[in-house]
Amino acid sequence: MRNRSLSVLVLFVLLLPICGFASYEDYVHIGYQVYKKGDPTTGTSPAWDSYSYQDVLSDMRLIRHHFTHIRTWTIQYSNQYVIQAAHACGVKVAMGAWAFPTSTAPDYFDEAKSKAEIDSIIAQAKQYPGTVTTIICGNENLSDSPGPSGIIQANIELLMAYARTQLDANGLSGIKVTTCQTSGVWAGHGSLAQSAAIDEVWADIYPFWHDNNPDDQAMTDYFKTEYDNVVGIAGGKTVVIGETGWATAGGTTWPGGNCKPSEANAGKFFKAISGWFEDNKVEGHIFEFFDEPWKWSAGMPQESHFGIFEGWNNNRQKYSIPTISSHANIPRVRDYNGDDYSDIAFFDQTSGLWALYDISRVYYGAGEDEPVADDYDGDGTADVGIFRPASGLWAIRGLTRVYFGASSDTGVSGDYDGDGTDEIGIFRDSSGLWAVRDMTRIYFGNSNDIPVAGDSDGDGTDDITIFRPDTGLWAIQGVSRFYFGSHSDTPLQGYFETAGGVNPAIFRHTTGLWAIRGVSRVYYGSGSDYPIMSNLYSTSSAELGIFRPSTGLWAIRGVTRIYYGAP
Ligand SMILES: [Ca+2]
Ligand SMILES: [Ca+2]
Ligand SMILES: [Ca+2]
Ligand SMILES: [Ca+2]
Repeated sequence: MRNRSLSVLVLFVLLLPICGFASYEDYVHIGYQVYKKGDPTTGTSPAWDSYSYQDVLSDMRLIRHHFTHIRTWTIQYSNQYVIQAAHACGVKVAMGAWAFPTSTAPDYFDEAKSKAEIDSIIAQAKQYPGTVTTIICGNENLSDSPGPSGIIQANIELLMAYARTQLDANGLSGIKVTTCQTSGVWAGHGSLAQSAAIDEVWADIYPFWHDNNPDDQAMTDYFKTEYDNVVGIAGGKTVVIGETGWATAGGTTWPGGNCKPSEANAGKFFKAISGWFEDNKVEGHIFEFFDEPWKWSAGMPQESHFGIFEGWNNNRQKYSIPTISSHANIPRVRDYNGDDYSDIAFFDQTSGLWALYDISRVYYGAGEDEPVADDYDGDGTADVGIFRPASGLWAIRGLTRVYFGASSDTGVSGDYDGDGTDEIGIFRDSSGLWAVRDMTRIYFGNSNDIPVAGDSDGDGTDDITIFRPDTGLWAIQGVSRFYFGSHSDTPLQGYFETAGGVNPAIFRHTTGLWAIRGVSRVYYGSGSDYPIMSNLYSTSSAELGIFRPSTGLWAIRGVTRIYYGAP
């Protein structure tokens, strides 16, 4: 009879969809502002310059799990910490240099203050090499006639030429220079796109403000038309999307028309536009990582709700986005020393480190390998091992190396015959194939289903199970079908001293809700936390908890809180 703590199989599925595909990281980038505190329904918020380096660093440690590149709008008002924090976290930065207007005729332009921004960026680019990719001279501020609220084209060109000269003089010729304007403004300023100092053309495009749906053909057509217009005037220079995004709240009207804000719509837009960026090989910046409460206004209350995360609300994540593998410590809680209690452990994809708390540290696998530690020889201890989706390699330390499965398969190990030894197995979501090595091949489930194996009927064999996020369907082969959970949930299973086998459970990333079917509902953890089911304290009833990779926090409800595995 298998030890129960070993049969709690938990798949961290949010990681899986993008593993093996570099294009997400290459093309889907993010806008970052540190101004995340305050009340987004009133605009009450702390001063821009009241944030610390530690504030920015803590944000960057979260950002790096989802994006490799960020952009900003200025290097002042707490943004002076961004390059250092990004450097510490291996994140690349396109740094905004604000172009400052004044109230003084004739051209209402504060040349000295604007150039000082460029100087500060260049000084930091030298101090933290390899971090700054681009200097963005001015954002959505081009004005056709001199005035106190905009900058005329000649002065934007002056700033870009200054940035180019100073970069070259400082040995930083690889850093690009641009200005970022709306697609509509670019349409009337082809000569700016073709000026000598501009390396790329950065354009802002927002289907959101034009009453589009988040993921239909009309939205894509709108986006593509605007993009093509900018490409048309760019004279062969690369066009980068400087901003696009979707608000999650604030009502359906604004002075220019209608819009459709909601968390579900923003999630759909993120998915649709990310796919468009990848398919068309266009670099684009989603606006933005955190809500900015200060941007609230009575006329446009949507402006304070563009974040993927509510920084003002314990970094609550509003909808699911991919986690990138290059900075991921992935938890894999199993019994590694054979005492029947599970052990805190993670796999660091960057270094290949397996860190088994209070037991050992070993290096095995790396890169986009998925940790698949389980008891593959039946001796009662979990064996360190990886599944490499790109090639189908299963490498179990000290035991075996075998090819089983193919690119985009999900590794699903388990004891499918109940002999006390875990089997190698894969789920292929394109066809619903479950293949268990030397045992069975069956079709169960289809694309978008998440595989979850566990002994649901308590007969000692793990049962093939899928969770269908679209509908909340759980289907357990030969056992049962029921509905439990919904689209942003991660499925888990664990024993809870109820009759029979494991209880299905879900963790809801939008709210931190844990729902354990037939047992309880509780709020624990939030946002991008990994949900953990463990038997650290009791071998008969599972504990629930979270692992927070951004800080290395392990919080197991009622059992422990420790830091292990900070980046
Ligand atoms: Ca143990
Ligand atoms: Ca073993
Ligand atoms: Ca077995
Ligand atoms: Ca069973």
